[in-house]
Amino acid sequence: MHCKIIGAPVEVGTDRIGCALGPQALRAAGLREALEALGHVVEDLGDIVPDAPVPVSHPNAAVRHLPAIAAWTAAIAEASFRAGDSGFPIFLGGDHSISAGTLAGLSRRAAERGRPLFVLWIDAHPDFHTLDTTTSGNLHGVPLAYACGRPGFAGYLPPVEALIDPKRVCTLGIRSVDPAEQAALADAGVMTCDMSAIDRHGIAVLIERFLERARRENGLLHVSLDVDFLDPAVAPAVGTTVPGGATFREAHLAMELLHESNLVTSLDIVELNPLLDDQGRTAALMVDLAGSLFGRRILGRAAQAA
Ligand code: 5AB
Ligand code: MN
Ligand code: MN
Ligand code: MN
Repeated sequence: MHCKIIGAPVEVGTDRIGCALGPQALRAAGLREALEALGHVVEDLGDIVPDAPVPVSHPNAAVRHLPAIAAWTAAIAEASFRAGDSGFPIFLGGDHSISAGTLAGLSRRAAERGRPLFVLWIDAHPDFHTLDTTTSGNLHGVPLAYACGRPGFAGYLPPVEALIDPKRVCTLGIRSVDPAEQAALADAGVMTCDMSAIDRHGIAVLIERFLERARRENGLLHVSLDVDFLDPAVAPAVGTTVPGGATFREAHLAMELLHESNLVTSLDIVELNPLLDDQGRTAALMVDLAGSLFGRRILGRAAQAA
């Protein structure tokens, strides 16, 4: 695999500082080295630079940093579209607002390649607010709604050239859903695997169900991995911790299954806040999870068939 590492040091989608240090922390934790050790070719394309802030304001007074997010979204969408032409882009956030850009760019690329784009949203939250429904005003809570074409983004964020079909989206690990999001997820037909479903059925069954759909339609699959999917006890370095998250092994198993599917074509690792980390252990865990997504196995690569 030819991996392309692309940093997107955005933190204005949240209400605290620190996420902009995420790309550097993941690099320092050895992301490149971990992928190279698995036999992949790794190219680090550096960090995306945003366009100038777009002079735009929204009637919902809660909305924060819209001009900066509009500028970042345009730059990230362009970089993602370009990176999506070959190899395996890995986007390092930054907060989850970066995925407004990665999804817009990757869906445009998928459309050009004549393939449907599937999205596995691995997160404690569905990030399915619109600019009108958000009450926190933090725009890391809207990227999935934006890319799926929920109303109210036109004129505020760059137009999405190829909208993602919400029926090709699965949210995995959710356990904090605002009322406006709940109704919209059901209406849109998003596949939702909350923590209760993971407890009842096991994470493997749920993931396989979604992968089967992507396989049937010969889809490309983008994985968007928010650190807060994990239980705060194993991944403390995130601003929006929610108790009752995935365990260390559930997360690794998810990555192992995704690797074996051969369907995944791009990845976001988002919301790491190194200022909240405990001696770098969350950054190290995220690098380890990337390793599992790229083929590392407990007994090494060759033993996996047994
Ligand atoms: B994250 C919340 N729904 O809108 C909001 O971490 C949380 O990218 C958003 O998933 C969390 O502020 C965004 C309460
Ligand atoms: Mn998120
Ligand atoms: Mn989240
Ligand atoms: Mn968060």
